[in-house]
Amino acid sequence: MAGLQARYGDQREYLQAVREVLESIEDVYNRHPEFEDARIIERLVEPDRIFTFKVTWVDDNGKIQVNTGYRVQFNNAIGPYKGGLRFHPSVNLSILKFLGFEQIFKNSLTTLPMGGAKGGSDFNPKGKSDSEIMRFCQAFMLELWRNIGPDMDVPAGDIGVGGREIGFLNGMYKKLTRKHQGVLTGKGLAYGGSLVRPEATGYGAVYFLEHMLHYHENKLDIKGKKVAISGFGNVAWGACEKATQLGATVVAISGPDGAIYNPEGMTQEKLDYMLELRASNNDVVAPFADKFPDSKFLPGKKAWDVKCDIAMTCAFQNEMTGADAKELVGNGTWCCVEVSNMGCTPEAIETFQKAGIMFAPGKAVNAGGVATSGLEMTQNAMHISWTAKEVDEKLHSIMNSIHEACVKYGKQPDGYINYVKGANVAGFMKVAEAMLEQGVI
Ligand code: 2IT
Repeated sequence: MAGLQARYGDQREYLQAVREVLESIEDVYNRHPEFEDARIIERLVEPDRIFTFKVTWVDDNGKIQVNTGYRVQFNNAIGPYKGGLRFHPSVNLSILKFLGFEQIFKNSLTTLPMGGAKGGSDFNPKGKSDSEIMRFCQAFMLELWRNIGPDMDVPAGDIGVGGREIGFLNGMYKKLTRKHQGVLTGKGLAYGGSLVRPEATGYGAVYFLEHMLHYHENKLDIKGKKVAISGFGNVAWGACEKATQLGATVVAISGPDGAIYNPEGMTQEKLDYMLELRASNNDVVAPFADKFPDSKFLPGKKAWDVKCDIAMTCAFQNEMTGADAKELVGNGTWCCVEVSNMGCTPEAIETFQKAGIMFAPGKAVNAGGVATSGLEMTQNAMHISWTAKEVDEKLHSIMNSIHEACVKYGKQPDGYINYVKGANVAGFMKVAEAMLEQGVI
């Protein structure tokens, strides 16, 4: 850590993500001198390579715009590089290195053969027209295409990159290579996408939550529980829908402008409206309360200001602070599942763990998204498509395996499951073994 701190002192998110993993794996690392001999940690914390490129495009007013594009290929010990692209003004190397690093362990947990990568741009999709989005995506792919491939590196979506963007990116890749290959996941159904991929991150998170609850000594059930969910993007929507289907009451959602208090829970109409809000590209949730009078807009508030049994972070890294966590615990919340990547600060995680409440980290909880991307890759390689039922069953069994792996490596002597430790150790062991067996490369 000291070495990384000296070299990358300004990469706060990256250092945070690495520190969490290293703290978790310290015990097992010390029990395996062969890891130390092979300098596994030193080799793992440094990305295999990073591409940085200029993306120039012309906006609707004929003005030339310049953005920076990135792809961080972190580790391909267990399979081709795999991970999303994020288009957001906050994107920088620290954020993409943290996301790429987390992706290694997450992808390892899925049981599928995928390495870790992440990419994106500081491009802000907010307020852009469809043609501007298309021109940006085309310009982005014009640079990226040489460095990706179905057996090399398979990007997907993340914040700011959904079905529309994947379509434009795939179109350009196809034009440049003259090959229709499964080089991106999250594709539309008409050109090689997988059923259930759009819902998979949110659904998978709720399946994981169900396993956590059932595993509890009192065999808890999600039915009848009050759930607060931050965010109103793709992931939050999937989580809201599945939690509602399973009988939970989603009492809060939130956006950058504030929270929605929703005591009666979700209806199909409300879930559909979440998608509409997101598509409007305005980053606000306030109109939800105008449309549904049984809900109330709480300006500037977070979803955590609403009393709930279970909190699910579905928005952004470090969205849950130590103070938020204390407020939740004080209000009687007894479970928190991190769905956004690194959604909780180290202080928040410590607060939950010290209070002895159930907590699981994003790299386990949200792995259903990339797992279903893996299933999309399989279907593309086989030139077939599975039914929604087939994909959903596979997703179920993957989330079950991830939960089991967390319990195996995270069970403490007093019976408390440290899911952070469990996920990090389980994810790490497979990667470390794959690196050991393949020599110094
Ligand atoms: O954070 C993530 O796991 C994703 N954005 C999805 C990555 C993928 O390749 O589907």
